[in-house]
This record gives sequence, C-alpha cells and structure tokens, in this order.
Amino acid sequence: MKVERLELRVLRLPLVRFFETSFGRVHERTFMLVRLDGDGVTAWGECVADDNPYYGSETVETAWHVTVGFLAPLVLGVEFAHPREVFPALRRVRGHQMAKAALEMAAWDLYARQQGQPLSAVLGGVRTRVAAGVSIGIQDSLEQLVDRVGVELAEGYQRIKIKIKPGWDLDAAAAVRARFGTVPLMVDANAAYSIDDADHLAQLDAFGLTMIEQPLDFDDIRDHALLQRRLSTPVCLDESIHSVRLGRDAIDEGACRIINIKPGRIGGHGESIRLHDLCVSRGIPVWHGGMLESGIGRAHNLHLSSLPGFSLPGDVAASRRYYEPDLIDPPIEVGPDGTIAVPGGPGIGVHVVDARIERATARRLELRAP
Ligand code: OSB
Ligand code: MG
Repeated sequence: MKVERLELRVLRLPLVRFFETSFGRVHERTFMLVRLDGDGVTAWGECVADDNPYYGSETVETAWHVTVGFLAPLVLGVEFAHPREVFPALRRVRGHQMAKAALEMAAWDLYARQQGQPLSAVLGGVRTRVAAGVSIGIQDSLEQLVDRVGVELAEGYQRIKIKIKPGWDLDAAAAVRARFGTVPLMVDANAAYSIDDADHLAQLDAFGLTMIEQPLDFDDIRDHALLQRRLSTPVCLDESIHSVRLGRDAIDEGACRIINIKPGRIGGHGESIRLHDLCVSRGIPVWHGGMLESGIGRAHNLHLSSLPGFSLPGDVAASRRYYEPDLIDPPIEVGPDGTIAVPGGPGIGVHVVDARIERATARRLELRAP
C-alpha cells in the first residue's frame, strides 16, 4: 500500500442542535478531513480536533500544522505492507494523537478498499450491528433535559449518558431517574471536578449509574484511583487515556473499571485495537466514544465498534442527531432495537458526497509523493 496523494480540508458544519459539556456550548464544528489516494483508490479519515483545545490539547490548526510539516512526509510515497505499520512510522512525532489518528485511519480505509473488504473485517470485527447509546449535553433546564431523554429513548437508544458539571449533576441524575426509572444511565463530567469533590461525587452512587466518565483531570490517573476507592459507581476514563500505556497504568492503579475508546484520542485504529486487546485480557469492559463526528468519522467508529470487546453501547448515534445533511449518503440510522448497522461495502463502506464536502470546505491543501 502506497499513498500517492494526500488532501487536507478544513470544514465547517452547523450542528442540528447545540451541544454543551462542562467546557462549553458549541453550535457548529470546525474539523479537518484527510483524503488519501493510492493505486486508483480514494480513502478518508476525519480528525476529531476542535477549533479549541478544551477537550484535548490539539486544535484544527495544530493538526493541520503537524500533518503538513511532519506526518505527511513520513507517509507519502512510503510502501506499507499493512496499515498497522503507520502509527509506529509516526513515532518520532510526540503526541498529536488526533492528527496521527486522522491519517492512520484513512490509511486503514485505503488498505481495506484495496483489499475489497469492509474495514471491520480488516480490523478484526465480529459484529454486523453495534449497540448505540446517546450523549445528551447540558440543557437550559431540567425539564428540557428530561424531554430530550424521552425523545432519544423513543428512538430506541440503549443507554443514556448525560453531561454533568458542578451545579448540574445530582439534580440532573435525579430528574432522569424520577421520570424514566431504571433506564441504563451514566454521567460524563469531562474533567470538571477535583478529588476534593469526592464526597459530593459519592452521592451519585445513589442513582445506580452504569458509570461516571472522566470526573477528574485530563492527565490524572492517581486521583482517579483514590476516587474509585470511594465510589461504588464504576469510574470510566476518557480524556486520561491518550495512549495504550496510560490505559495499562490506569488499570494497574485501579483508576477505572471501564475504558472509553476513541481512536482519535490514542492515535488511530491500530492503537485502539491494542487498547481493546489489553482491556479484554484484563477484564475491563470497553465502549466506543464519540466526538460529534460527521458520517466519515462515524463510519470509522462503527467498524471499530464491531470488535468483540466493545461490550457496552457506544456514543455511536445516528447522523441526523448531528448534521443534516451529513457528508455521507445515505445517512447512518439507528434501528428500533437501538443498534446501528456496520456499513458493508469496501473500506468504511459509506458514500461520501463530494459536493457537500466542497460546500463546507473553508481551506484545502494537496500534497503529492516526491
Ligand atoms: O467526552 O465523550 C465526550 C463530544 C465532544 C467531546 C467530548 C465528548 C463528546 C460526547 C459526544 O460526549 C459524543 C457524541 O455523541 O459524539
Ligand atoms: Mg467523555
């Protein structure tokens, strides 16, 4: 497999509905797409970096800079026997997992398409449909929150995740429980608390949550281990796990009982498979996180979610919760049983609508193999 041409684009797309986390409210997303061409085949990857460094330290601008200046030259025109060789080939660039992931994931799509196989088959997937949950942002009122939960449950989603922050936590969980009883429910704090809040967070134990996601800092393992000892609710780490090694450390220290895998956060599909395998061997359930991706990133996520260790519903919801129209046609849809089909064609298996990409493009750059 050889990449002959690389195209980068920055796109801007309005969200169907605003999305609010403990670090802020967004109404649109700005993100980078990577297109690779080789041997007459076109492949796509999506970078999950935002236009701000609030979830993680990367941004669209850092991803662009690092890809053009440092990552692309390590891939363009280089012969790879398999896409699992791509992440190690980028090793001299430290960090920048989101930028690496977009390129690496596009390389997997390129390889799978060249093999004429669905990406899931190449990744080692075993499922044709994956269980879907939804992530519901912070709302303006508890009534609005409960209404949104009702709408999503009616769509079939198998579990509800609500975003929390100080001042929007116990009451929010209580409101959902009061209206919807024992529905599978979890909360995601996006690092909004500190270990000094342990007593407060322990009050969440009363709600029978399936987990609390990333309560403490993005680079913390140790305080999460202290917190986990004080909670009966399982801690799930998201932001803290930006490499397979950190996943191992977190499990060894008892900092979490569940891990959320986002390929963009740890450098792509190859590293995600390694983290998945580690978690399976250590008895740690994993599920697939989401980053408000367009249909391109969403399709990648579905293929990865088909691996056997993804035993909990992921944040892999239908296209129309995010973008209308999506960049792909047909859009990704959820069935009444709360599952989503893994696309079946070669590679990511979705039809990318060039005209929609063109319309949303703010910037474009083309690089060719020397
Ligand atoms: O923490 O999982 C998160 C969205 C943006 C950044 C971080 C997160 C999220 C979500 C949304 O929870 C998941 C999705 O629906 O794509
Ligand atoms: Mg999260």
